[in-house]
Amino acid sequence: MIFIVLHEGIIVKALSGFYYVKWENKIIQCRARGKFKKDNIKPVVGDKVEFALISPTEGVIETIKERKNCLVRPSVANIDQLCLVFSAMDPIPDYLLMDRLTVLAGKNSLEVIICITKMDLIDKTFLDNIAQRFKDTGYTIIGISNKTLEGLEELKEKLKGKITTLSGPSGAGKSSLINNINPQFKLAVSSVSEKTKRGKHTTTFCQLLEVMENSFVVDTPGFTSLELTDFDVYELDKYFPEFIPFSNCRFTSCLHQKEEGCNIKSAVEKGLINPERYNSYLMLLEEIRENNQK
Ligand SMILES: Nc1nc2c(ncn2[C@@H]2O[C@H](COP(=O)(O)OP(=O)(O)OP(=O)(O)O)[C@@H](O)[C@H]2O)c(=O)[nH]1
Ligand SMILES: [Zn+2]
Repeated sequence: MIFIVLHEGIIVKALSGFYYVKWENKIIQCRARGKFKKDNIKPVVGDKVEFALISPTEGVIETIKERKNCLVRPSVANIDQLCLVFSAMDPIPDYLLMDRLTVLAGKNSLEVIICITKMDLIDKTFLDNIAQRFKDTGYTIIGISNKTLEGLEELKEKLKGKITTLSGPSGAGKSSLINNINPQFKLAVSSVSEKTKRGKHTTTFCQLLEVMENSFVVDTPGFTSLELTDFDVYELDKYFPEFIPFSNCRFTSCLHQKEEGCNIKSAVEKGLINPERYNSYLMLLEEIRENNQK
């Protein structure tokens, strides 16, 4: 009888049919068992796997643990949280984009952290206004400066032991942030104008960067497709967490637009729900409706 010793690790990179599995401070280059292909299962970055060693540095993946979630484009599994990175200025935040990303996070059961970078360029009241906008959402809001390192420790605390994906516009300071969390990475940072000249870079694969012990950040934006496909109009209010206490409207089918007896609309009128957030809700609702008619 042959006993195979299996080890547990996490896929941090997938490239050309190889899976790079982090195990005990080593990276083991693995192939996947043929049975996965037969069953139409493809291991992805973030998968927690069991593998057998065939040499000190090579292995074969035998099992994939059940996934908590799996994002597509980029394919990455078991994400715990979405960290939005938006700069206070240069570029100024696009709030509808922020709300869209938090909705995608909600749909994928991800916790939300909102980092506002370049706080060295602006008054602190800017951050207070953003905190006010997202009041009662449960999201963590952190003001960051990649120049003075303000807020960095608070963010590092939030990343500990988690797999985090960063999303935010080009030039918001994502690479600078990763470099500050762990200077060993030295990701390319370029000025905002250089970036627009260069155009969007296309990423062919994604990997997990171990920014601190057992704490990973996905190196490509978490959601490249920002369309709200596969959404039902009736689920959108769930992804605006601050709406939930007011969602017992007169009609259970209430979409909180112009219906009689809508509690959410009256909460907006009373100043209990932020009107900008409500506006984003209405715009995204319309978009879902249009997508579903296509
Ligand atoms: N003043 C100031 N400038 C910053 C800060 N963070 C980033 N920058 C500058 O903003 C520019 C863009 O920063 P990056 O870190 O490359 O931005 P990015 O989000 O990684 O951009 P992409 O790679 O295009 O997605 C660079 O010139 C940085 O030096 C900050 O906190 N304060
Ligand atoms: Zn309603």
